[in-house]
Amino acid sequence: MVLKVGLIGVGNIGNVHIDRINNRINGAKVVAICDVPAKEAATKAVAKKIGATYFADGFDLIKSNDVDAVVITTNDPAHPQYVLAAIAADKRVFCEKPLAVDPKDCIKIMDAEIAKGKRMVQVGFMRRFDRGYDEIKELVDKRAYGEPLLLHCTHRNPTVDESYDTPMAVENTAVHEMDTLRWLLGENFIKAKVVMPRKQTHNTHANLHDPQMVYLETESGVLVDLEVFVNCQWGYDINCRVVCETGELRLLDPNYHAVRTANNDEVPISRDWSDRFIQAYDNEFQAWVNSVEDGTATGASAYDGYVASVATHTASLARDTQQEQAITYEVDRPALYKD
Ligand code: ISE
Repeated sequence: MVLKVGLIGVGNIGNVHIDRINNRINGAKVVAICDVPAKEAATKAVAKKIGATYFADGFDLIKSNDVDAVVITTNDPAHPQYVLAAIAADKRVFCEKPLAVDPKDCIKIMDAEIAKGKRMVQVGFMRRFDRGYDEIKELVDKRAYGEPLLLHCTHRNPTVDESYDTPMAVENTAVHEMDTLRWLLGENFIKAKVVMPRKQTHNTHANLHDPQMVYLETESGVLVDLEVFVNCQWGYDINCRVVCETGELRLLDPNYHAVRTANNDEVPISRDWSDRFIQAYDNEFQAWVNSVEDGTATGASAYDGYVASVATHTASLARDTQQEQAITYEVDRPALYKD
């Protein structure tokens, strides 16, 4: 059986996921798409190309009898309304990260799922499906090199456009680490601090302070430093080093060749998120489709989305106040989300 997917938000990542669902993974097809009125012509052109139905309204798409499950790839603030509509329509939903910028919206989503008595939401934290992070997690879980003590991470994008502003460095970019590192270490963050360096890159624009430094502390006292630098120019440069008692675990960029010429040895760096995490995204979507088919749930849950949202929300406060803030969680893990 082929899962009939309706996708809302045909922008950059929306188009990448349409191609992924239709051509890179098995068991699903995008049958309906929708975007805002300003993008009607472009969305209709994509619909025609892939043989999908065009919807002017996301809520109509969700309700359509032709749609079995929903993928949300809109801008961040629009996520919660469509997730809630999909749950109300009793349809499984994959929502790109963040689940919601405001933790209160995540609580509403959890309440809606709990009322249905089943997990219906998967959040697009694709790094959980990346082989490098996965291997590091296995070593950390086994305590192969003793206790993890410190993590040194970078999240660098080559450039971002003018619509990307200062809060997005935490809410849209660092949110990946907020989820992946919590999953990797198996514990929540309890403190956040964000330092806005006095010296900035000339390659930024008026509404964006770039780079920024994010500092996090977990329940057991593991410390994380994360550089978010989204106009670094040289590539999509994701690094993670986990310093343990007797060894350092290092994430590698999955580029499988190097070029050695006169006095030179060049190792490529990924271009952007779509190539750096291509396999992780494929794994993530295949796992989602399989889980919808067999009635199970996988990947990051609405509760994981909530915890990440609380962490980013608090880190944003830490940035605005330029003071360390305690991260506190209003909701304990509800029974539905216990493994
Ligand atoms: C973007 O939304 C992503 O999800 C990318 O993975 C991240 O690197 C980028 O900074 C975000 O803006």
